[in-house]
Amino acid sequence: MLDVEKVRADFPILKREVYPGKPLVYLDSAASSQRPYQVIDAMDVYYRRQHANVHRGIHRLSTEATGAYESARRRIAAFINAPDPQQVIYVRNATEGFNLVAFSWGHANVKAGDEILLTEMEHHANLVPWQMLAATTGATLRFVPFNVEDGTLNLSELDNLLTERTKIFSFTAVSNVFGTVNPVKELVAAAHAVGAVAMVDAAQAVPHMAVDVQDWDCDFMAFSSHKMCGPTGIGILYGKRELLEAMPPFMGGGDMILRVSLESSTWNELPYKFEAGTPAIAEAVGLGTAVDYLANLGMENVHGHEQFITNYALESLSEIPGLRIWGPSAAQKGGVAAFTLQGAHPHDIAEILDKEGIAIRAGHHCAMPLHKKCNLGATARASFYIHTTTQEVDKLVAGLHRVRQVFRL
Ligand code: 7TS
Repeated sequence: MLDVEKVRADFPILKREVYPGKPLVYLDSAASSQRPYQVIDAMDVYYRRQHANVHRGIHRLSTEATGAYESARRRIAAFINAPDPQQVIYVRNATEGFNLVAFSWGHANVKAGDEILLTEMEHHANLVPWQMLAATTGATLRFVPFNVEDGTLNLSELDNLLTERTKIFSFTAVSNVFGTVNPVKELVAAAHAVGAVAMVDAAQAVPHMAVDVQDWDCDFMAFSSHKMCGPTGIGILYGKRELLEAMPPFMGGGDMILRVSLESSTWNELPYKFEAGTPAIAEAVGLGTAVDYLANLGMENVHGHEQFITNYALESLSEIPGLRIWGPSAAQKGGVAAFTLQGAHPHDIAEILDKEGIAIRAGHHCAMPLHKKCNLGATARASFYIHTTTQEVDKLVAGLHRVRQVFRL
């Protein structure tokens, strides 16, 4: 089990009051998590003592910066059990990971008449890049539907949707709205059975549970640092070696080349082929430290605490009259609770809670098609992480009773 009070002491921002007498109750980690001092300090030390450009200089600082940048890559690779750190590519965020694959792999492998399979519950990051690829190639998009009642995928359709025309099946491991934990291994195997490539959106998985890319056997996987105690501005694309080696680069420039003449160039080896220009070095150092921090807590403990707190939250919230929680029951759900309250708009809910120091997100959470299918314009969403306490959930519930009073519900 996590020692939650000890975890809380690591997060300087949790000591802050949002308004006088209203300490921060941060229930928006699904949008972006907060950072422990270990991550903040590692980046601070890097800038104070080590910074220089990587892979360029002979001088001492450049060697140290390169060492820190590559050491972080090795720890991140170990965290997701990648066979080789060369298969771990630094990108800006999960979104860039999808754009990289859709552009580089997509244009080399997808043509008119081919199909790209997604699900109806995807974040826009795993939807729009494929729409762009379909528009330029003439490929067709298809979607695994979800059940509105419980936010789970309707897998009885899968056999019809996966065909020899399917080139790639890209899906989320965990929905950022419903919290649904999808059966990743099963879905990857189904894609492989028809010869399709499988890509996993792990933006809401890697921060919250032990992820093993070799066990999943996925071909590509993307996630963001800022949702897992790391800095913004960096994320990871993992890929199988033979696919990454066969793909053309995404962007051209320094560091990604072996040789350049005025007319043409040859590409550097993995992972540098996909890392054009000066990278986010301090951010890589920060993400490496975030991975150490989570690994130290133990991902089983992280997941266990989130399940405990999600269970507690679902039970407490279900006692509020007129409130509906969207998505599956706690057993199949990550640490998010998206809800609607009859008679109160999600934005009003978020505003009233804010005055109590409680931060939640309201809106479509970058999943407009999901909301449309549920006949919703928006939901309110509370999301939980390693520092969330039952007292904070109690404050959320009290805040929602206050919303009911304000609207005389
Ligand atoms: N995929 C999923 C499942 C996500 O939840 C998000 C971000 C992304 C991809 C994109 O991540 P980015 O770092 O590239 O922006 N989700 C959210 C959210 O739920 N609220 O704000 C951002």
